[in-house]
Amino acid sequence: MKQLIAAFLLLFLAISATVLASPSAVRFAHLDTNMDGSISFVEAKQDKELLRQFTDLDEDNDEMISKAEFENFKP
Ligand SMILES: [Ca+2]
Ligand SMILES: [Ca+2]
Repeated sequence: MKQLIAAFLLLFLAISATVLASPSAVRFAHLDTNMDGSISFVEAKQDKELLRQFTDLDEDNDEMISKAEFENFKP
């Protein structure tokens, strides 16, 4: 029974870690309106600060902010 409770607790922790995620992951998902996994220039227009930093964040210059590139976003 103790093992079951421990397993449940671990599962619960894993789920809450995913749900709470980092605020940046939530923000990214919110900005990625077409959900293609990256933020285009048009999508970035929803956030003034992101738009301002767009070229700095776009390290590979593909005119899209990938999830990895978004990690560097400091609002
Ligand atoms: Ca997108
Ligand atoms: Ca990019």
